[in-house]
Amino acid sequence: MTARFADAAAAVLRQNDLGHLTVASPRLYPHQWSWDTAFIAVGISRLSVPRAVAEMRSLLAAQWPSGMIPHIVFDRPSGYFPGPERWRSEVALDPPALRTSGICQPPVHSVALACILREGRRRGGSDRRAAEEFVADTLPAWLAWHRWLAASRDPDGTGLVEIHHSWESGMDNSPRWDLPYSRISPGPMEPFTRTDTRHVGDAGQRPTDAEYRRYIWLVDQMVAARYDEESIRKTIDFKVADVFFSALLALGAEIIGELAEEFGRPSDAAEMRCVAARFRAGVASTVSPETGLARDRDLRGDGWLATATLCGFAPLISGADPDVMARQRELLLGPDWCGHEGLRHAVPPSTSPAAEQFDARRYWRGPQWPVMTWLFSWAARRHGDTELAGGLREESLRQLGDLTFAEYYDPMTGQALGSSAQSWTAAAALDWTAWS
Ligand code: 9WN
Repeated sequence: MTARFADAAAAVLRQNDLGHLTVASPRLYPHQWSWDTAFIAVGISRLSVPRAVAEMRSLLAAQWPSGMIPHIVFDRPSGYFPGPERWRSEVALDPPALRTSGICQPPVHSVALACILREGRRRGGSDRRAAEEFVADTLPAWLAWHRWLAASRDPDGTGLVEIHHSWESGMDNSPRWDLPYSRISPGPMEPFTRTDTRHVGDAGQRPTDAEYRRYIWLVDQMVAARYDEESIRKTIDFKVADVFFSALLALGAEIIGELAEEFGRPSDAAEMRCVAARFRAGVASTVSPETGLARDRDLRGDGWLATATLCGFAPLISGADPDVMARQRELLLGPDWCGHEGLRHAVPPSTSPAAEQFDARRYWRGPQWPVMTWLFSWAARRHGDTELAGGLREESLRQLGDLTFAEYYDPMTGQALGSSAQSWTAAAALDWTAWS
């Protein structure tokens, strides 16, 4: 790629940088998001290792005493809804260290740790020291985060992570969640006004009002339970085992285990290896023999949620037996996914174009998300599939050639959708340009 392309991606990250943290996007998401931060830090590490370290440390400053890392850190007043007044984290933390939401997002943070460490070592000198000190200092906090997930979100040891809001999956309105949401009838609630649709020209690219009502209903239910995990598990209307989140926990724990081993913590390393193995097995247990895709599980209705979405490829993230990996790879590149004849770019759409629920423009219901492509390419490289990794990278870089660094793209037309100047898109682009 050209220097101009890398410069344009770097400019987005600089423009969204508040000095100590980077907002997810300038207008639509003017705060720090948990999983965005990890991807953003990967990109920033290509510009400055100390700045990437600061990004991750600023997120950690908001960690709850339980170990949970909240999904949003509200750093300044803004029009984002739901803001801290609706989340009311003070019902659980008195006083809260920082104003935050009360739910979490997938644990991709160790991917950032690995990338920052690698880049620090590649550069050497003070960058190397900064990266190594950062990992050594913060390992206990990352361990606490992974332990909290394994204990609080899988108390029965199933190897699958339970989530209580689709915002926790990071794929808010994915058709994965249609069935559980269809059963929720919000009761009387304090009125609210959405602000997200003000920042996206076409409301058809965002979740519907009916979905938002349910999203806020669940927030109110969690506030009523004072964010007590036990109470939430009993009372919350949305309770599903999220296979993609579980795959990321398997990957995350595996990386934390490797770091723990390297940084002189052998018993923590052994514990994390067990967590990784448990969730890898959990993910494998969901794979449908018929379709070859992994599935979520509805814990309120007790059934599989099998819509053909990106989560079906969870084993490509967590790792699995060679035959499962081979079938998944073939499916990913096949006619229902990257090989679909209507696609402008051969990268995975969030929902299969062959699925009835596919909607090319609506958020997680069809569009391609470059950051997800980055994640699959990074995982493929880690699992030794450099061909898959390279192919995804090449296609995605072509898609990003419009230099808008959009949040998501219409798979059929290639049109940029959602927010432009989305930090994690720019970060993915910047990291890819530096791959050798
Ligand atoms: C709610 C910030 C976040 C991402 C999520 C994405 C979207 C928020 C929203 O934006 O969610 O958390 O307001 O729609 O779905 O994955 O982390 O980029």
